[in-house]
Amino acid sequence: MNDKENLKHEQLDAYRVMDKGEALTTNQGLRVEDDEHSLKVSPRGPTIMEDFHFREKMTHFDHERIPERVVHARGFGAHGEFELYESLAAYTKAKFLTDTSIRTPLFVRFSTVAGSRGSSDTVRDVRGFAVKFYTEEGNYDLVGNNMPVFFIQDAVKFPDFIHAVKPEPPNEIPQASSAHDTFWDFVSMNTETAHMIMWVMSGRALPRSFRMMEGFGVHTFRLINEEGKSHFVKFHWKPKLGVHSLVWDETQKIAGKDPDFNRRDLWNAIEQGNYPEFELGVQILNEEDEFNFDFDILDATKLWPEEIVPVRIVGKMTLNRNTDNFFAETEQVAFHVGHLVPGIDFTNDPLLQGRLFSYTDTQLLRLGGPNFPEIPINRPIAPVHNNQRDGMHRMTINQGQTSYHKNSLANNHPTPVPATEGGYRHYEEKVDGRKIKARSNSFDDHFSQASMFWHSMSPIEQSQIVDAFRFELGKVMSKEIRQRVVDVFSQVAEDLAVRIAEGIGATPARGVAAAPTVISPALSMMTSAKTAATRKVAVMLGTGFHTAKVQELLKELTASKITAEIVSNTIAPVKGVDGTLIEPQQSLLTAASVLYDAVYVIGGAQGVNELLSDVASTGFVREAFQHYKTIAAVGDGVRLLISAGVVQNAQDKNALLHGVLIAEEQNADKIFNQSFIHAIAQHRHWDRMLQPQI
Ligand code: HDD
Repeated sequence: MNDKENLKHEQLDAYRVMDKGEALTTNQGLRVEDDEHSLKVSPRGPTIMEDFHFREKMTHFDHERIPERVVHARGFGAHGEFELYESLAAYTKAKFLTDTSIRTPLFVRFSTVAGSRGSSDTVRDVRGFAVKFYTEEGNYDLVGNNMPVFFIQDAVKFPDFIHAVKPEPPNEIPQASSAHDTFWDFVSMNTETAHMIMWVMSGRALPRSFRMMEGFGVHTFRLINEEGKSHFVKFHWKPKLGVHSLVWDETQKIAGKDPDFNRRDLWNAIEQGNYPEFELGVQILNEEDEFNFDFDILDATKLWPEEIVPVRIVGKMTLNRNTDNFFAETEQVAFHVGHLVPGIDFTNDPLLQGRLFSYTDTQLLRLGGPNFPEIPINRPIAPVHNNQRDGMHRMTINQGQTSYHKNSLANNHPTPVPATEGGYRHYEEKVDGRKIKARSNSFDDHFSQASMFWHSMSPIEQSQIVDAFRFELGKVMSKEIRQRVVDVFSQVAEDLAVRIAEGIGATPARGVAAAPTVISPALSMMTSAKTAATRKVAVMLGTGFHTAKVQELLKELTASKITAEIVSNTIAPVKGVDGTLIEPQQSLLTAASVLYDAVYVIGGAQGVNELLSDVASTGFVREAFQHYKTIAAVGDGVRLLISAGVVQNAQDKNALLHGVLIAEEQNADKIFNQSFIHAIAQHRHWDRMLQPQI
């Protein structure tokens, strides 16, 4: 589908402006003669108030910022489209979920939650996963996260939770981090957080890429079909590239080396035509099954194990166009869980119900008034007609005398539409009860699914979780809070609590752990789809490389959709044995191994000596090894690996077992390169974790 067939892009085209080749003007369209000097009385004299060009330019600049989002302030957006594989007409009347011929334009914004707009991408945090579908029937927003559960059960606690995780009030420290007293105080005092904390302590909170994380609608929603029948539904996004995480040490270093790591990765992938794809999955339940589980389906701290309620894949989202302007699109996009289309409805999940208030309210502050739906990125492609008028920044010029219903002067237009013809009708759920500030007892079990998560992890993932707890609690000053956290997690799993306690000098309570209800293999990332496509490799070389070998390698990497960057001592051109010049993209100064998925060291005695002359080269390789990445070295390149302590010698037979590939220069053939690519597809060689570290 090109932009011409994409109704949202056709609409946005009317607002897109290119300044190239145009004259400089004021906002009134007046051409400006001079943009370098303010108007003065003589060259060294006072500036004159009359200088309307200066005043306009400065005023606009002074007002460039808007309040950042109170949560999810740091985010990154992209355009895409959704295609449906099979009709869901049996469950919903939503057109974009029933008509397989429709391609629905959409806009996605991925985000972190706690950090400010300028914080780093790779912090330990939940990732927002918000999708705005511009459907023929109006905008539908699926405002989810990359984790299927949430910290709290009732929206009234959201401000408390966010206050606890945000930087502490006296000094606004720490930025974009949950490793501090108020967060863990909240966790220890509000045990409903236990399940979500398990996810946040896992690799799920450190995505390798926005393109390699799942998305979840989190709440239980309703699908309503033509007959008015309701089914419960949970929405999932499954990335085609699999679900993969960074490691903690790496994320902290990336935060300094490239704070834009995740957004740069998404931007580059789209620019290169490696369009990220996510399949839409649904878990569907009959209304009659509402009470057939040992958890309450209205409780947002619970998931539906995929082994019990399978995820049915029904469509695919492809992200295929970057923004033209970050502010106009990504910053001004306004999501709301309450933006619905006929065929989708809410449940009484008390977290969801509260969200329905918060999202419009927050846009009013952020975007300055009730006309934010008119901002181009927020405009539906469906026509908008109602009797709402005026307000700050109104764009629409409503014609006609009437702006009220019912009217006779305009023949009662705009006219309400019967549900049978597409008018939205709320699901007529029968509700009966007393007003009460309380929570259902069925929300009381805070530990079984946290325990299920723990017991569904591989040993490697378990040790990452333990390390995460030890790090986070290690930053907590209050010993009482640390102990209370251990006491809480003693109720999740005894071995978990013992291991956390050992790392922080606390005492685990014994014999209180909840039994996991079930083991859910789907929760582990270890079995996720594996591919080397779209990964990034550092090819290290110096003078005297074999041109044909390098070209062959680069060709094969490109064929596998892998991006390679040449890294050398400097970015000055490097000469091969036959005199060919290669211009490295990066030097040992500008590059860092944490920014790559794998390293390949090219042979050649002189080049390797050059690399070895800078200690950064061995550090590069050693760090890649410590982060479990694939490493290859050819001929003299192996000397670099030996210096880094990654292999014992050029005959080291154990190397391959751990994703380190070495070969004589003449054996660095196609098969060797393919083995390298295959090893990259493993994502990481976690078994190194079980080996003594170098
Ligand atoms: Fe929220 C933003 C996701 C609970 C109140 N939320 C926001 C965004 C995402 C989520 C992805 C960023 C949207 C964007 O990119 O612009 N929020 C969630 C999920 C939740 C959740 C998956 C639980 C299942 N949120 C939640 C609650 C409340 C809010 C309980 C309040 C009652 N969320 C907001 C907000 C934000 C927001 C304050 C800030 C910026 C915005 O809305 O547009 O209204």
